[in-house]
Amino acid sequence: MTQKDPVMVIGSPVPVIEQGLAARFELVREARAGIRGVAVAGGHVRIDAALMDTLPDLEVVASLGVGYDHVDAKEAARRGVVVTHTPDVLTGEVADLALCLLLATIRQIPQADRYVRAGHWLKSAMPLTTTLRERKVGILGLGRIGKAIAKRLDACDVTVEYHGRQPQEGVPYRYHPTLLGLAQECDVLLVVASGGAETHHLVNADVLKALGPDGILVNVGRGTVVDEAALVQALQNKTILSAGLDVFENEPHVPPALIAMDHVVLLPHVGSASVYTRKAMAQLVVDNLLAWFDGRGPLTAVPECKHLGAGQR
Ligand code: 8YV
Repeated sequence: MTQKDPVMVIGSPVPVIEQGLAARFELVREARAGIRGVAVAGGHVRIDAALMDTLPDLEVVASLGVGYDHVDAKEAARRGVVVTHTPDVLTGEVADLALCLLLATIRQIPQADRYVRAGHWLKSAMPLTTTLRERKVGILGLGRIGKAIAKRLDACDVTVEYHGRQPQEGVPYRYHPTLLGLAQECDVLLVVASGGAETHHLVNADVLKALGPDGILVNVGRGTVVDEAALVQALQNKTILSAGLDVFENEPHVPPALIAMDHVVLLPHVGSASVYTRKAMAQLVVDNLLAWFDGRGPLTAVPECKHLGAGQR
């Protein structure tokens, strides 16, 4: 019998990944020489230079999720290690959730549910809420997911504008060269930007102030993009009206100050968390590893590693 190639699996067990890899690979949990592939299934492990040092034969890191701020992709590329992620298969799911969270925050859907369950409706009608009508929505990060959100917002008849590293070609939305300029112009800021040093605390006290007292912040990107302490202050001081958050700076820890607020909507990072979409994402992790070991190169390499084809190590 030929020996199976060892692949290291990091993070929470994901059945589609484990079953998909088991036929072809020996699955291991400890780093050692001889391991050429790693599957990263969430969790909070950083794939950095120190970890890569323990895997001298590493060729490919296949990570679950479109965001890969837990992987030092530049360092991997420098070592000739390809990093793959799972774009596209989650775009619609995350965009649906973003629209849902925006509307839930503005129309106070969780609060309304709590109102019924507590029996308050028997005594009086729930107080009126704010509205999405006539709002201008600013999107921070008009990538694949940002565009899918914008498309959904088009159907809601609201104006969409955006900020990102550069203007996007062929989109009908106004570009703002600065985030502050976008926040000044809009009363909803929807954060879709990915994490990492480049976007760390982009949404700071000044940006929140610019959003104004009717302002709504929604974050489905990464918690690190928002200065969470400044956000708590802005909500407490009514510098902005409300927030809908699917991501946090130090997950799964949510600041008690946010938990104590009844007027914000807090979700446990569920943007892509349907059975259907997580299955597709997990399958793409498996397919990237199979493709790599079959010499077909990576299927969905991250931008930093796109130049590294099969066998270029
Ligand atoms: C992932 C996410 O599913 O894709 C991403 O970047 O944030 C999530 O949707 C999750 O991080 C996987 O662990």
